[in-house]
Amino acid sequence: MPPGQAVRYEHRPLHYGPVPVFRPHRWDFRVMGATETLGSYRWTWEEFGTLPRTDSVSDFHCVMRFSVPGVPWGGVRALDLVSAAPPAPEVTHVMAWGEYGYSANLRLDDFLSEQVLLATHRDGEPLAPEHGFPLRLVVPHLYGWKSVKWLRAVEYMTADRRGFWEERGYHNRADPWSEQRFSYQEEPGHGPPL
Ligand SMILES: Nc1nc2c(c(=O)[nH]1)N[C@H]1C(S)=C(S)[C@@H](COP(=O)(O)O)O[C@H]1N2
Ligand SMILES: [Mo]
Repeated sequence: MPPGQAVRYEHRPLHYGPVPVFRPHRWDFRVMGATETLGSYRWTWEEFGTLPRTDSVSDFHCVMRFSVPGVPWGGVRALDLVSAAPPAPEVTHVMAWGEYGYSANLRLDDFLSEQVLLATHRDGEPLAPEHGFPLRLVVPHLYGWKSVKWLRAVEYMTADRRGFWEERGYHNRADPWSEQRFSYQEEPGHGPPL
């Protein structure tokens, strides 16, 4: 376990705002921004189902100081998505976009980590609505707010830009192993504010 985390076996949902309703005929998933071709990519729900699938077990760390061990996810690896929709060579970061404008920024190398999934399943079952049905990002090596639920798009970026919580006082990178919880920790030599 990373420092300052307690194990929680029950996976209680946690998010800001309401749980969106899935409308399969209106739903799509997009890759946009600085793609190699400069065009954007769009998958319907049916088309998304044709992407290569991977199962992956990982621990989940929430900044609220609990961790859920050994969560079995199923879905599409970010690596396989990026092969289907190649970024321009200048891309350094991505923004993951959820319903209602929720967002989280990631370094491209964090996004392309082997365990990162665009998950449709958990425990062999489709995701529960409150856990992100039909699609969520899972970035197990960073704090949970980077794992955008109700994922609708990935934007390729040639410079960094902060996402929803990163603009509201949370850390830009969010590595739980070095307890990157709050944005003030990004300032060199800064301790917690008094
Ligand atoms: N769209 C969206 N995704 C989100 C959030 C949110 O508020 N909205 N909260 C994040 C936070 S803080 C955590 S810890 C995880 C929780 O995932 P879970 O509810 O499946 O445990 O979802 C993340 N993804
Ligand atoms: Mo969280």
